[in-house]
Amino acid sequence: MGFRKDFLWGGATAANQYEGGWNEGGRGPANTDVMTRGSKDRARGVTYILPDGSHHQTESITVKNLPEGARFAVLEDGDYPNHKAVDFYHHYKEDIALMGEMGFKTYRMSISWARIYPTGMEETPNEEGLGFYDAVFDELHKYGIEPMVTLHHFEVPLGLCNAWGGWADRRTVDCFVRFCRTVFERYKNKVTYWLTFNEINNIPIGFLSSGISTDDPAVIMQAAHHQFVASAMAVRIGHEIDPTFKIGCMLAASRTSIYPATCRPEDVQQAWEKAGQHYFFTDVQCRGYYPSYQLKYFERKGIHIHMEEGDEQILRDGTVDFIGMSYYRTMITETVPAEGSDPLLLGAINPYLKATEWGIAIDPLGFRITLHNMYDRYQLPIMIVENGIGAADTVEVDGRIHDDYRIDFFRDHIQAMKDAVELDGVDVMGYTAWGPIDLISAGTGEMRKRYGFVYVDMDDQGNGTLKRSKKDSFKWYQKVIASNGEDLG
Ligand code: P53
Repeated sequence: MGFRKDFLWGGATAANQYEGGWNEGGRGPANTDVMTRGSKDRARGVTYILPDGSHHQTESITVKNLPEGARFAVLEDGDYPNHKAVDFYHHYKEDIALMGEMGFKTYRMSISWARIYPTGMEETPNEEGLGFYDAVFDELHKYGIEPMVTLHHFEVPLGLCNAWGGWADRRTVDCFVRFCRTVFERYKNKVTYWLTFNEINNIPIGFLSSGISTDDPAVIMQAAHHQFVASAMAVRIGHEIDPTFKIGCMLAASRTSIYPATCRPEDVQQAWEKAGQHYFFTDVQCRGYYPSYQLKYFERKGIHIHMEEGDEQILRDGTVDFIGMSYYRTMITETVPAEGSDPLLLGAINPYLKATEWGIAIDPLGFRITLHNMYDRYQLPIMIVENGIGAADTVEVDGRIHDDYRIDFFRDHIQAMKDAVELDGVDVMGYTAWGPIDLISAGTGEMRKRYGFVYVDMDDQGNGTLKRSKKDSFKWYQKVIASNGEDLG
């Protein structure tokens, strides 16, 4: 009973939200470096310039149909939260020591592509960038922490976004594969666990996820095909370089966890169909081919995926070893048409669930259901690579942070995961809490929405000492790990 003996407890971050040092060590700019600090609705805008030199900013990170000739650019006086983030680049020893103290078995992190290939198009990698991750991996191993590396966490070198519209263009596949080969070769003695594309099914977000600046579904689905091919090639090449590598996919599983609003069969069918639009991604990555329902969907929508000769074989040969997934919430079928809705928006409200200040439904039982469905569908080990609650924390006069709400959230979700293991027989490999040390939000660019066990002194304007302090949840998670998930008290 209980979790595996070798259960991988830990935490997860993404370079662009955590690392900072955006222009240090030879790193090039990335899509995430042109996202400005808060704009309308607290969502970030993106800066671009027109051929006449005028500067513009979109109202959200979902860039839609950029004007002809526009180029993304970092403005000198612009304010971009990801540039410094919380500066892991200069705090990695301190942060890894805190992870060690919590007892982490693994740390999921991403390698910044633009740190290794500054424009994405170079023939040879940036040695200083490679050296940085050597230092990080060495530091992790001192504490017995196994790195788990995401190859693509919402970060595309800006050079590729401006030249080709990022993943919309097939040539990006070759650049990415070159990057993968470089890091596989370099770190094969330091890293065993890899994830290809973070939340691959969030590709409709567009610019944030893949450097795409259109909302044309045909372009987005073609870009998804490019990521499928790139992922499958990475899996094959990774296994050739080191057969002991474990390479997984990563799905935003919240988007498959859709409840019908009522028991009307129409609602049920719609919920199923909507979930399918997200399962589709793992179907390709786990089974190695496009599922029939999605081919029919493309046909109905007039979407034609251009496949090069050999692509089908590449997909078949590059299926993943395990499933990585993020889980934050469940959703319910929107009864109101989604017309014009932002993919980041949250849909209808479930009256049976409480929600966070940011409107995210809290649903631990939904977590168990999601795990069960996912395991039944693919029969592959599951690694939960993100779960957590974004909340505003208060620092007391004595400096302490009493985040009982966070402890409650984790207790209920870890219990639900345990139920999935003990009652449903789901094979769960591990669990990494999102943002164990506070970092910049992907969706809104805020600092106020915090996920960590460790507080970082920085506000929404980027002011603060960056000092790290332990919240009450720190000790709690430490106990959970020490007892392998038995002591949730
Ligand atoms: P934040 C929404 C928007 C963008 C990325 O989200 C997202 C989501 C939620 O699924 O996915 C993941 O920071 C993502 C992380 C992100 C985390 O959710 O908007 O993989 O990069 O930080 C939490 O609160």
